[in-house]
Amino acid sequence: MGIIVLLVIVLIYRSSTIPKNSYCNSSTDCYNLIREKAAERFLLHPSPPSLDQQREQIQEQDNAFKAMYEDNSEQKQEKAMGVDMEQVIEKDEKALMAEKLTMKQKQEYKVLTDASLPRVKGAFVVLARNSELYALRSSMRYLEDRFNKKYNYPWIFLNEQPFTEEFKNMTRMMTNAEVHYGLVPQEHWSYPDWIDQEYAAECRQDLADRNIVYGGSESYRHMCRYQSGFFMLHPLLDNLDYYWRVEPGVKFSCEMDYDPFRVMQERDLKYGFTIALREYRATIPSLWKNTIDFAKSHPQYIYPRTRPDSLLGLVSDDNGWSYNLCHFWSNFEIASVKFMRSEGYQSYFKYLDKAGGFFYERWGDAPVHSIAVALMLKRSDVHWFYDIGYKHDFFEHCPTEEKWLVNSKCYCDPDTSFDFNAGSCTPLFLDVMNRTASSFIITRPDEEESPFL
Ligand SMILES: Nc1nc2c(ncn2[C@@H]2O[C@H](COP(=O)(O)OP(=O)(O)O)[C@@H](O)[C@H]2O)c(=O)[nH]1
Ligand SMILES: [Mg+2]
Repeated sequence: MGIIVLLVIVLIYRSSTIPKNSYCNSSTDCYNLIREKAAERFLLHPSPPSLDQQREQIQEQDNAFKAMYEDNSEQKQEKAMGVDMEQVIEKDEKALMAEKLTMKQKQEYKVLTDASLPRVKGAFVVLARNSELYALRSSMRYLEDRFNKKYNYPWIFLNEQPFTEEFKNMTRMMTNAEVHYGLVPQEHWSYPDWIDQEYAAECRQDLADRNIVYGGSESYRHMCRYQSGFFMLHPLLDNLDYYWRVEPGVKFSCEMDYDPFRVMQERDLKYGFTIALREYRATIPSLWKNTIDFAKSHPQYIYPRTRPDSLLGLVSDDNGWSYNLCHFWSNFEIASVKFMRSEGYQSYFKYLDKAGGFFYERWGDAPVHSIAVALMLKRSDVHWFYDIGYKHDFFEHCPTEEKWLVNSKCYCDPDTSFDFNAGSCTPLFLDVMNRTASSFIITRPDEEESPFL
């Protein structure tokens, strides 16, 4: 009798612990089933877009890529990815004028502009060569004048070659803040043993023959791999919460009255950018396939794409079947060190590194960072630093508030802002975020001399 009662209890217990509608009868089975279910959630649709749809998408994306290098003024009036930035901004400006700052916004702005508060754990991080000294001094001058002279955030310089004394002296004298010079460990700037170096050389030659920018460069590949997965591990970043990536030769055209590092901290942000654009397709042929394989085999790191605040739409126009080439331009980024060091991000990087595409193709760190952000983070983690005027090479983000030009806050020409270019991914970003451009403005007018009124 006792045995029968025990058997019934065991049976009832077992049936209550086995999930409904599942067929696992061991813990390993159950674990695998849960993984499969999670993976299914990532790719919701059973079939990929039709061939026609795929062709159309590719055509649209390639047109947008080409448009980036065409005359900007002609593109300006066109709708980029279905969103007319001019209308968005015009509408936003009206809304802003009517807006009365809430008490909460005023309080936040006070905190964001208070240079006497203990500094956030942030620093500028620059990977640079000795030969880039003068271009770097220019970037530093801009940032110091426009922002850092009030805050004195430290500068961290990294290089796979030792920095020369000249480099150190000439950069040190550009700032009153602390400066640190770090050497990139050799294992972070060399071939891992699973890479076939002969094949890598053939691949470089192939891309060079096809005139793909940096296609033949070996050092560029080490650089992209380093910026993708290693710089955040450097011990000089150990005590940092946020890094602000800076490159030699970039320009900052607007006075920054608030502290972007504090914005990151106060709003608990993980990633901030200024420009979003299209990647050169030929440099990343297998990046998306590897990404999907990673997402399927590591669903625990992926933010469920079915949630309304998923960012998957930033990088895929078809629910994950293909990559739309959009990425944040990582030469400017303010991001969380914790996120970049997280198990999820680092596993993604390692997975990609094993696949070899940093060497056999020419994967850039910008799409790698951006895809990780889109797959692992959610809307409220990401910020467009709309009011930071920024230029790298030919592309510039310039805020369009006329008053900011009149009162000399900015000197850039708003009409040439890359946001209006049909190749810009910022309109798509606004769409995915379900937000307007002006909702990203942080700079607030003084009550007395409001430039907006
Ligand atoms: N130390 C070092 N830094 C590099 C090397 N190649 C590029 N960089 C840095 O990596 C960043 C990106 O390189 P850049 O040439 O600007 O590439 P692009 O922005 O993609 O055109 C910049 O901060 C460069 O200074 C290299 O071989 N050694
Ligand atoms: Mg650059």
